[in-house]
Amino acid sequence: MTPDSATSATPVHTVRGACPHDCPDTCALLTTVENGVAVRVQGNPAHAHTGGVLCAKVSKYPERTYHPERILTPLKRSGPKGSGQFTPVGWDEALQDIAARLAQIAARDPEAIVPYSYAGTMGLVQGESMDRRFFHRLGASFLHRSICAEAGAEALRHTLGAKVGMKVEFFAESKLILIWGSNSITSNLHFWRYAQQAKRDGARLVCIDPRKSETAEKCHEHLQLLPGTDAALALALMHELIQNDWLDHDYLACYTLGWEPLRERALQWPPDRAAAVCGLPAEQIRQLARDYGSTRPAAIRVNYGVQRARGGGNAVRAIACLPALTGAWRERAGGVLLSCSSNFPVQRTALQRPDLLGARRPRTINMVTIGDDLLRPASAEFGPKIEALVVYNSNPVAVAPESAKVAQGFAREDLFTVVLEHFRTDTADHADYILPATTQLEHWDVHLAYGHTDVLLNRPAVAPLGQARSNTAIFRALAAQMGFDEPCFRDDDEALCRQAYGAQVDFEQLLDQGFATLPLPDAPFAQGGFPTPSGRCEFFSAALAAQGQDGLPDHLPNREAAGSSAAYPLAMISPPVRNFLNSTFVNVASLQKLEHRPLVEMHPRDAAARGIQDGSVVRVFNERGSYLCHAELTERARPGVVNALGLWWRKLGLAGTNVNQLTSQALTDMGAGPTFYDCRVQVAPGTAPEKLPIQ
Ligand SMILES: Nc1nc2c(c(=O)[nH]1)N[C@H]1C(S)=C(S)[C@@H](COP(=O)(O)OP(=O)(O)OC[C@H]3O[C@@H](n4cnc5c(=O)[nH]c(N)nc54)[C@H](O)[C@@H]3O)O[C@H]1N2
Ligand SMILES: Nc1nc2c(c(=O)[nH]1)N[C@H]1C(S)=C(S)[C@@H](COP(=O)(O)OP(=O)(O)OC[C@H]3O[C@@H](n4cnc5c(=O)[nH]c(N)nc54)[C@H](O)[C@@H]3O)O[C@H]1N2
Ligand code: SF4
Ligand SMILES: [Mo]
Repeated sequence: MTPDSATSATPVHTVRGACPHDCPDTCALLTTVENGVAVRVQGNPAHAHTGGVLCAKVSKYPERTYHPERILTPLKRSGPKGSGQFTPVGWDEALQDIAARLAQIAARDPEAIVPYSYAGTMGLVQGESMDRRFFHRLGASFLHRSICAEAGAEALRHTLGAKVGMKVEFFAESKLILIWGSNSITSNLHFWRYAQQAKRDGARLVCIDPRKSETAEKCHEHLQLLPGTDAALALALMHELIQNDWLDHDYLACYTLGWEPLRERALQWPPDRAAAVCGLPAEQIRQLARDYGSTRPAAIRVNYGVQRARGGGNAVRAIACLPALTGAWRERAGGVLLSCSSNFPVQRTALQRPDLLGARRPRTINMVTIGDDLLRPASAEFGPKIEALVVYNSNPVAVAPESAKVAQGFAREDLFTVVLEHFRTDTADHADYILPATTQLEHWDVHLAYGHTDVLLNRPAVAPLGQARSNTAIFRALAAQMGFDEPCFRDDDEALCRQAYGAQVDFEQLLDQGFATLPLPDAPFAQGGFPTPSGRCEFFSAALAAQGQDGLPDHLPNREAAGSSAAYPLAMISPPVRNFLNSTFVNVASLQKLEHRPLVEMHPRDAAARGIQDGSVVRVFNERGSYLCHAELTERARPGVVNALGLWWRKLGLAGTNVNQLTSQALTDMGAGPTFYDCRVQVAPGTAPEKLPIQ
């Protein structure tokens, strides 16, 4: 049977959709529905990038959707803030009360209301349409949605001009692939398929990562550098390219800006200097430069792992410059890819309606510093104290840094908090109202991707469970309740899906096929044409210089580097485990079983020096707090660096915390992003609590 051809008379049918998760792969889904129940979610074999394969997590989407703990009615708080005590209420009562509370606060100052959302769904409709209209009309504070990718995004903007790069499929034709700050097998599985194809055809794979990740293990070479030292490595590679004249002089002359000053900067970074900074053998750096300078086509898959430290923006800039030195861009299998999302012609003005703001220009709250900001009093500089939060598509109490402060802020009795959720997350536990949201199987959406260049449509496969409503339906109802009577508050989800790309994408093709490939050139910068102000790859950025920054990429050492403090001598990174997606899926039994329990990976030498045994309970701590978990002694960790894999729910942690108890709210050099992987700690033997949350 053809997909989507369901009628109520058909007991079994399949429905085409899109994976909603914050993952570069944006897979095409095929959901099998039996008698109105989604029984299986698979990859759509017709979509080339998906290739009929999903990751283990999303294969469990039905288990998550029909989870016995799904929230299926609105809930109202019935105990102290944060106690997790709620009673079910009707939608009418919830909506009336919420609208009244928000109206009361808005009458004094709408900027005291803050929306808090991220990429629980990346859908353009359920993630950034009716919600934005609602908050624009209300005049609420803006949110800087910076918690993941802003340092890298800003770096690309100031180097290549936008989030653009190689087409992912052409990595399959590369002869050398640098996998830089990316655990592709965990976080970018469908890129890994292309890399495997290249490997089978003789390509060399090199991984650059402080952790010997699942991916690093499967590459030919692993440079296990210290966290936050990538710019030093990239500059040393440039040094070698210059010294050995592995340069494309014609490309440099025609298509780049600032070569002379960059050349001078790079000549200050001989491999011996970088080796000392990165904690690598100088010969390994020289060898990588030789490979990169003499292999064609050479491609770099850099990912967001490199930009979660103080100098993350500079690191991405330094890496993004490399293909212009060798002219790698001339071939379609050469260049660099971080994110390609700027290619998508999203009609954000139509979707989000900033005109509803009128003349108002609300302040902006940075989602990374929500811990501090919830605890700030009103001031001329800050504006009004935050009095209300509306959280959706995010779990800030678990994912935002320095969570002791985040939890303290969310526990304020005078804060009014509404959380749209599927589950009782750490954040939902702190709500005044929890509103039951639909999952991707229950609503319409349309998607972009940041790891390929296809638009995808998501059709609902089943009716909303219980009394769940889509985010859009909830914001439409709240708008009506608040008396917002502009016609745009009556657009239904299918209309919003059409508005997302307007005439830029053939919606009929999306309805027919489920996806549509953007018409883009194979080798976008073979002859320059970068979307920068100069049209060139900007080694020197006048825009950054005008902000008082260094106009050239440089190495900015971590604030909390390994060995920088006697009390907290270890550097800690906290990248995600394979079977969770940020804090999503942590409560899905089959996946939780695979990940077993919260842990920190330590090098056996670091453990021995502290009397720590494999599997024992340890206390990881610094000046911000303490986190209890199990030690895993393994050479996946390099000496001096520990890997506390994320992102467990706090309430499932041994002592009610997760790794963000330790991370800091300090911001990156560009984009005001988080510095999760710029964090120093000490580790000591710990004592298990009497009752373990997970057996
Ligand atoms: N299974 C799974 N997939 C996911 C996610 C998930 O939680 N689980 N999260 C999704 C999201 S939101 C994102 S943003 C992406 C994240 O995926 P990536 O963009 O790949 O980023 P990270 O996982 O943060 O880090 C990738 C690798 O960088 C390494 N790393 C840490 N610090 C440094 C450094 O200073 N330099 C270098 N060179 N490497 C460093 C880490 O050890 C890790 O192996 O993945 C998405 N996909
Ligand atoms: N220490 C440390 N901290 C990190 C990271 C790290 O590597 N280390 N990674 C960071 C990164 S890269 C990111 S992107 C952030 C991610 O942070 P978040 O974007 O908050 O991601 P999740 O933890 O997956 O939480 C998303 C929530 O949205 C809900 N949701 C999903 N779909 C819908 C929907 O349609 N409607 C509604 N209302 N809710 C929905 C899910 O149930 C889930 O609870 O975390 C960051 N925090
Ligand atoms: S999380 Fe990523 S790999 Fe898994 S199904 Fe979704 S898009 Fe594909
Ligand atoms: Mo992210």
